[in-house]
Amino acid sequence: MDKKVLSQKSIDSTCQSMIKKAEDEGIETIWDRLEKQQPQCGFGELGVCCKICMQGPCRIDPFKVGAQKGVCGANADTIVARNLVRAIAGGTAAHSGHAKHLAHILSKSAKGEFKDYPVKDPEKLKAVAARLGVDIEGKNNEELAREVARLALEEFSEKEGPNLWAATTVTKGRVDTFSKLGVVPGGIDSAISEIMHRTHYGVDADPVNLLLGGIKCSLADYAGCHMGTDLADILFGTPQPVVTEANMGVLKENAVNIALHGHNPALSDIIVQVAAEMQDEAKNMGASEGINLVGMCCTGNEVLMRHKIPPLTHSVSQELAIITGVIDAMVVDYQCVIPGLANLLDCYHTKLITTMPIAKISGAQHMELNEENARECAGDIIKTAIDSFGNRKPEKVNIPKEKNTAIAGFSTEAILGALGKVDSEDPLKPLIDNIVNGNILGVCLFAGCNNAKVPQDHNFVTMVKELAKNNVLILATGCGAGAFARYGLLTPEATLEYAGDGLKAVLTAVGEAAGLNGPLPMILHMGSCVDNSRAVDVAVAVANKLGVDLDKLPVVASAPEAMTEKAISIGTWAVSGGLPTHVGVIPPVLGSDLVAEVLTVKTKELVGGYFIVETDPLKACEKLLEAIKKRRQGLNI
Ligand code: BF8
Repeated sequence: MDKKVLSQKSIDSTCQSMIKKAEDEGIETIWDRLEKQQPQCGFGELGVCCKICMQGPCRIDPFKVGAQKGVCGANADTIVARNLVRAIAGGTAAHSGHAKHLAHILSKSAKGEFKDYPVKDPEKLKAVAARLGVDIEGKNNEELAREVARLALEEFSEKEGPNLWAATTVTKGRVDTFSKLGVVPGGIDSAISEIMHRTHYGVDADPVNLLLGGIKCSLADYAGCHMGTDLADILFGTPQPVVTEANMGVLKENAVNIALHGHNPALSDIIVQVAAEMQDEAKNMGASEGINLVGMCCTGNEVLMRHKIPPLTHSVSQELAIITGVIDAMVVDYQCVIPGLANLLDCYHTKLITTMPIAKISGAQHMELNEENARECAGDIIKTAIDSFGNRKPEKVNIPKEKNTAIAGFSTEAILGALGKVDSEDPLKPLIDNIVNGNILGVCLFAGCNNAKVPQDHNFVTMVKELAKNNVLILATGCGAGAFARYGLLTPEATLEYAGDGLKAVLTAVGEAAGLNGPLPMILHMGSCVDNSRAVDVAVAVANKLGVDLDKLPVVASAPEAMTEKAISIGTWAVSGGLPTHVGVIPPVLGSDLVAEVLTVKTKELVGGYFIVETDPLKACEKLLEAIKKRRQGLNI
């Protein structure tokens, strides 16, 4: 495979060398399977294929020659809208399932049943409880945890009034806008089941009404994300800046390498705690450097943010981790863990360990997390990994050398803490002053996945350099943040190299005030995908301080390599939150002019935000910069 072909798959040199190794060994990866799927179904790409009832599948002829209606009479607009809102419901179910899991853990922890999950951040517990309207006076941690967990669990089912996690964390202006449109979600599960109901055969056939339903469900997704962040911070600690290294060079030949993959910290955080106590066991088995934990995808982000576990690789390159030949165990929870991993187990010694009852993979070993005995489960899993170390196949070992320094851990609290070093009375003032004086032109939140259809990380890296040059402050989460970590872009050196003068001056002033002897990293890594809620908290604080709503701020978002249903639901709530939101992959909506028009134009009138679909990363930057400048004009700055 020549260099050009490799760079069309990934721009990461470690990934390229592992793709090459896979090819030499005759091993199939995600890119080979994408190739075998060509040409992909054009009807599916346009969103005009309907499989909702058994009279189908039906598809609408985009050239307007053949069928224009499905068997039931649904046209392209209805079919595209139904498919899209079902994807939003899928994303919402995933994010909120993660949050619900943590709510159950907090509930049992408060009752003394899950002893391995004490409250780690009582301050955050108090802050969340107060925000939810709990009288916190004189209550101890257990009482507060019980009330927060009860309120969290109540947020899932049918309930009177708005969802608390959505309504208490956005601006009043947003709540008013959502109320006017009738899209305020109540229970999260109710919102999901409402979408499944209204997209069932013969229910909602009005595409605009369906899309409004999608907005409502996306706000339930937002509530689930925010709850996921809040509860994880309460149980495992609120992140503060950490320095570590990223990319495959963090693997160690003489250590038991355990990759933590998926999304939820419920098990991975415990593994981090227990592994620290089992280093000698690994050494006794011949691993002279003990246990080396590494992170993948959003579970990786969770343990990076709280424990500086080095991120290894992300999203489309997850199989390549195993192809290094030194992953002794890959421990997975749920979401974004591809079944393709199991296909590698015949060739490599890696133990693929599934741990959640809802996420098993044929061929993997299942060691289920029992939260009543979480430390013991973690210990068993680590022992399995240590045993696996002895089964390495030396001829398969090839660790790419490249790794880069990465600074992460920028929770809202950490960002406000750093700004508070500049102005302790009014931490937001330095940020707002610099937005007003133009040192910071605007803010862009980079989120979302890699997508095998896009050269891995190409859009992320191209865009971030261009925007930073134009003095846009960059926040990042998910696999996007992971990409930036692997290329050394989460560093002060990147600020010095790529940031425009204004941005550089601000990041330097804050970094020096915070005692870093240099600038803050060019990109602030805020965590996993549910942690996009942290970016909302910062934006809401700025909006409230300025006395304007979110749709007036020079703040934009981008998912330049979006892939999952979760990315669709996050994108939809970012738009609903008032943000111009870029997507760098064509979503399956082009089969309906009406749906495409609503998403890219009409939503601007309804909620202030809108989608920008642009596959060229530099053109996308132009459009985002234009959107930021328009917002600045609107604010007269
Ligand atoms: O939740 S960015 S590939 S890992 S979906 Fe998945 Fe996408 Fe990565 Fe995190 Ni988010």
